[in-house]
Amino acid sequence: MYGMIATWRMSVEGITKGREILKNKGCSGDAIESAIIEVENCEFYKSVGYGGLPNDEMEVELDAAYMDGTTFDIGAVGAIKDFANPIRIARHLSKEKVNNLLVAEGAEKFAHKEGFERKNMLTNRAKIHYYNRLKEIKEQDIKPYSGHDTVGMVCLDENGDMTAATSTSGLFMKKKGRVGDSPICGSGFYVDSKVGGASATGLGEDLMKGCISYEIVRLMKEGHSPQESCEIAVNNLDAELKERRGIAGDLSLIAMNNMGEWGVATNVEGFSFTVTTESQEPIVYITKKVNEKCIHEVASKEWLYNYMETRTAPLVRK
Ligand code: SD4
Repeated sequence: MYGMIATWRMSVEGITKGREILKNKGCSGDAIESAIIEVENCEFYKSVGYGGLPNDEMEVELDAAYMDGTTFDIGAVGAIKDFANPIRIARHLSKEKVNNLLVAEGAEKFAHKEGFERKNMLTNRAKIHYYNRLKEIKEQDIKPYSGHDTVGMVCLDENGDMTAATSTSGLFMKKKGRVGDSPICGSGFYVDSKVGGASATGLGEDLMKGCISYEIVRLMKEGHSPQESCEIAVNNLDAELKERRGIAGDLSLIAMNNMGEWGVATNVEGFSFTVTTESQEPIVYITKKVNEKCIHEVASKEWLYNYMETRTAPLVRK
């Protein structure tokens, strides 16, 4: 049995590649890395890798992480600039005994020394988004940070080995040096091959308050299905945040257990994700919330078409 699950529609091309690797008896580490690289390399996905949206100083600072659920190896980078594929660096760091999470200049120095590909990750499209957002912030009462999607994945291979990985440009217009949940083990991702894995997208500052990926794996370990675990964890954290702080940020979680069963929960409308298993080609679903329950519907052809149309449409500076 093999399978993969990932946040957002943007993961489908990557998941399709990853599935090929799994089908040909490749390991979950190789499948998940190549799947994330596919997303990082697409300039039209404006929240991951090349084409990612910049911070408030118009610099693209990226976060990424990799975890091996069998050995518990973890590697991650935070606020790294000018490298093509942060996920490769994160996986490489997971093999080190110490210094597994490196940030900013330290991460860049390491990546340079190890020969990783350098690249200016700021595209012209991202610059236009940046200038337009500056204008919107000045003219309207708009949340500067809206518009962000992390790719988070969980993968199971035929040997029963599991991995989890994330990659993101974090929040649009974040402060320089800001690091979200995505490279933080237990918050943005967690995986244990004896149980299963989970990964998050949404407001990192709130996702971290619940160590929510770990919480989902813990619930699966207690015997809950991936779907129950995601719903319990998301609903509880959402309620706690509202009770204590009056407001909860976006929380969207995906999970898969070591039998290839999967679950998804969110506190926002219209969260999309991609799943594949041995018996199922990659499918994009959209989640709807009905009375605290999450209902997953297969994305229509029209929705899929519109998604790509809006991502690739010409942009004008306002
Ligand atoms: C962060 N969780 O940096 C990421 C951003 C994200 O959907 O996932 N947005 O906080």
